[in-house]
Amino acid sequence: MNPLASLPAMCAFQLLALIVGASVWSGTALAGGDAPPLDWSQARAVPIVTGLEGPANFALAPDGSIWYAEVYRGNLSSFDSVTGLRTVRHHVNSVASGDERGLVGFALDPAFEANGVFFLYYTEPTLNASAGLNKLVRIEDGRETVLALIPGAEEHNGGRILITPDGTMFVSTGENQLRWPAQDPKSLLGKVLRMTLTGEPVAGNLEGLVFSKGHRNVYGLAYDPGTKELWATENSGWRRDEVNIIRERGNYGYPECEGLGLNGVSTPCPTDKGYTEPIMTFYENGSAAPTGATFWRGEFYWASLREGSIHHLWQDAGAWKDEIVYKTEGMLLDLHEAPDGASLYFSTWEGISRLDVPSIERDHTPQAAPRLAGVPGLSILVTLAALVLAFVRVRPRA
Ligand SMILES: [Ca+2]
Repeated sequence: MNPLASLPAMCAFQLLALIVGASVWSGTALAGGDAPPLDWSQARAVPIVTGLEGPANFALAPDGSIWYAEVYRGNLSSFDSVTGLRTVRHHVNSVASGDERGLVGFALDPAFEANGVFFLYYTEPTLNASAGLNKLVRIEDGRETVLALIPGAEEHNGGRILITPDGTMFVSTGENQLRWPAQDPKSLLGKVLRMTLTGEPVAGNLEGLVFSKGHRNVYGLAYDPGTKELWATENSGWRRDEVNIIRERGNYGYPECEGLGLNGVSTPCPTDKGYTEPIMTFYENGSAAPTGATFWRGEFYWASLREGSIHHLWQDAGAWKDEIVYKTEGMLLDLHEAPDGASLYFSTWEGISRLDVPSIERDHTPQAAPRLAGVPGLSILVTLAALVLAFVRVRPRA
């Protein structure tokens, strides 16, 4: 038996040796709406914060600074983009590190500029060294308020935090490799949670904080500002990683069903249990270990830890298409759209980079005199000369 076949899709962060070092993909991709298409072959990553240790989550603050959480160190720090100054803003004193535990989740409050509030999701050690307790906390003026306690394990702890513009907080949890708690609405394992910014359940939830169930280990959340839908990447079993649109009270099938209608490799997925299927499943031959996800230019992008790649998922004539548009060395951990929408930012184990992707120029110039680039006014002179010649040719000879 292939030992890799038993690996969970969301492997330990140290799976560096399995990562495929690669180069830039050479194609182009169309963006949504009227945006000009992107030339991914010319994508360029600009390192912004370097020398880090596992920034599994980062956020781009309104003042231009970058806040990042290093998963095993338990440090939340800020980076001033102008001065380069780094400041540790919060340290989790007691953090269980290793595997998929640690400071695994972080988000800024929507009113962060005014109130300085942020949220963390971290694993605290327990007497059972192979377990842990995941704490979702709100931090104001350095004081922690616990919003939720979720059982922990070496793997499948979830931990992404996403706050939508209306101030609703979504949090992903893993199923601790225990499988069936994902179907129990009274368990916080294997769920997407929905709550207010003070940790209160939102009306319409399945049970308490539980917004949706039947998840294995969601570690990517993104908000579509156009449709106002919540999207999630999910680490499923080998060859069955998923992208889902998460709906209120939805059941996403785990552990009975993973991927598009397959359990194992041949058993059909039950159709009488109301499971919501993913919009996309990966792969036939491996595991991507999806991490960060974001909307950019109206379309969905997600990061793969194991490939070190950024995927673009879009609809073409009603069918979902997925394409790797960028690859980097090492593991990709988190992905965000820049506040001005001009670029993407991503984190690897070592740091945070900005990804600049030029648009393919569209030629809107009407058929007219040729433009001679770089010589101002020369095209006008050429046009005038052509007109004079035409006048001389049509003038009747004496
Ligand atoms: Ca599923």
